[in-house]
Amino acid sequence: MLFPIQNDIRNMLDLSGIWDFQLDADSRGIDEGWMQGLPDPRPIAVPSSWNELFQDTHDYLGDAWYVRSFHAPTSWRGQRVAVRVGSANYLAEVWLNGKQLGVHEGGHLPFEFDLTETLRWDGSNTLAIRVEAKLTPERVPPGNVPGGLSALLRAYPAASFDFFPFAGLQRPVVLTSMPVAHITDVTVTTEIEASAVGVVTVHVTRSDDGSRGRLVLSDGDTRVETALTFSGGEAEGVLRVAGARLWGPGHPHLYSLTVTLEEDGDTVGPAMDRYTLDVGIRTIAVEGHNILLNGEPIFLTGFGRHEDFPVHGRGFDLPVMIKDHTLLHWVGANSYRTAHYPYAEEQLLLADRLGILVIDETPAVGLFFEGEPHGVETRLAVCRGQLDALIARDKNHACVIAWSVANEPVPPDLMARMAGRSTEPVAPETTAFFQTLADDAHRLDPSRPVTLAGIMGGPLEWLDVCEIVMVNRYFGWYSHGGQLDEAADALSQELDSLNAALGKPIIISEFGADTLAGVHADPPTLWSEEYQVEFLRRYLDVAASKPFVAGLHVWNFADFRTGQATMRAGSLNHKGVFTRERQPKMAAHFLRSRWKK
Ligand code: BDP
Repeated sequence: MLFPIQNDIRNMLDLSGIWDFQLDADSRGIDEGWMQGLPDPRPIAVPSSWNELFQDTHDYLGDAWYVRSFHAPTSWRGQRVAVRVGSANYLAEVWLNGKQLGVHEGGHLPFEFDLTETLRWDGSNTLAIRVEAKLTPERVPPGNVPGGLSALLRAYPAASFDFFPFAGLQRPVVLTSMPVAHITDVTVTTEIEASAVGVVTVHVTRSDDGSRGRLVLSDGDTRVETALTFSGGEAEGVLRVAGARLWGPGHPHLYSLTVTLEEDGDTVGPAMDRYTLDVGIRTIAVEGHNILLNGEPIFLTGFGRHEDFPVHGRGFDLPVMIKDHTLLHWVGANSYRTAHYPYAEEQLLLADRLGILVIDETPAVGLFFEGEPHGVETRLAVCRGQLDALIARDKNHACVIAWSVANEPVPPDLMARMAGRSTEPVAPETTAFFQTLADDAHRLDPSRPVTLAGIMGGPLEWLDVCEIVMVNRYFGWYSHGGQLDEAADALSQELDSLNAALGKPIIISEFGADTLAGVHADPPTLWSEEYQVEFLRRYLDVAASKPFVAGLHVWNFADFRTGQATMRAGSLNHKGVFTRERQPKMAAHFLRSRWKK
């Protein structure tokens, strides 16, 4: 699904603003016709998560209704009009003027419904979206899992993941218009030939059976174009850029690619539809222990992040995005992982522009394999759908260097493994689960490597389905607390054995210590700023001694909201090197001293 744009042919109307809102704890809304208007609404901001906005919604995850009215611009008449929702966590049902348009499952990827037939042109339209975010074992990510992470953390709400299950319309809701005959998709891949020729291959699909189109790639200095000839709604064009300026951290050069559909005829006819996007010419590959960007090994420095900020929760926030990217540069980070769900598309557009590398993760966090086999099958189907939608959304971003298909899936015997009592191979059907996801990613996008983040260094079989190994490790925090030298030894040994077993590039994709900003201790003890610095120093030093370690992502960029639990002071995970308000802890200055060389 193409990101909505405004140009001379396409239009968009952002419906962000104040909407009517009402909780529906007893699910009465449908029977009582709330899609036509709410009986007792209160105002709410769209986009935002509802949880931190009102006292009575903090832990509420049941049905809630959003309703607003709008006028469609009459100049859009005769066009294809759709409503696009950037993120509705978790399940959304949409009505226009009382007519149900459809249902969407999954909290962090966009969806759209065609309004062309339903729209009223002679008056006001009523758009209603019912959202609910109940935590159930078969959803992705899951919740209320018997014996899951929530039981371990005893967290409330009982998510099987360590971040708050923020609910609501969290990204913009946008009306779009485009011609009935329009571009439906654009897929760009780039290669580099010897003597700096950038080869940009563009695959375009369209909704009609027209045959003519054009590609233009330019950056102000260079302009390359080629005609497209469609057959069966598809066409492919190749643009060769001599002396191409390559994309990468420190030199995020972007070209602008415009795809135009032209009317058929003997002469070049008027444009029927047009779509423009940024293109970075770069390659990404894995060779031996290295991740190669444009053929050169690259070492990742950066963080796992979250979309999280006071008051609006996971709500779309451009100033915070700019702030975060500014701080990434300040601290010397060249990359981040979208832990643990797809982020807003605007974040990726920024990363393209600023030269930040992104490991793009699906919402598959906290997966587990106990219980009914059909439960596992249901989760696999949801994971596959979300991976498909993620790749469809993000495939054209230069910044995206890998797909992460899961974070810390939990093997059935995790407790025994944690206690060192089990080194048994995992059941083959569980490995098949991740092999299916890796195969899907490779089929949908052969141009990028696939990765997943293992839990406590394993299981090996799951890590082995990917080209890049990600290891989340907390020696010195959840184990070896206060004993950082022993923690460093344990880390070193584990990395060596992972390398011996897998022989792939390893990213330490999470490591960190909860730290209360302003708490100091000498000698460094748990929760103090000094301890966080010493903890990170050990990991950086161990990694520097292992040539197979291809990157370090500290957990976390900033403190973030999570469920209430005895291990989570103030309902926050305090492993941020910045506070939730984005002020630096000592660790941020330490990382800067190491990364900004
Ligand atoms: C890892 C998870 C991450 C948690 C982190 C922690 O991947 O989501 O927030 O641990 O405990 O297990 O801080």
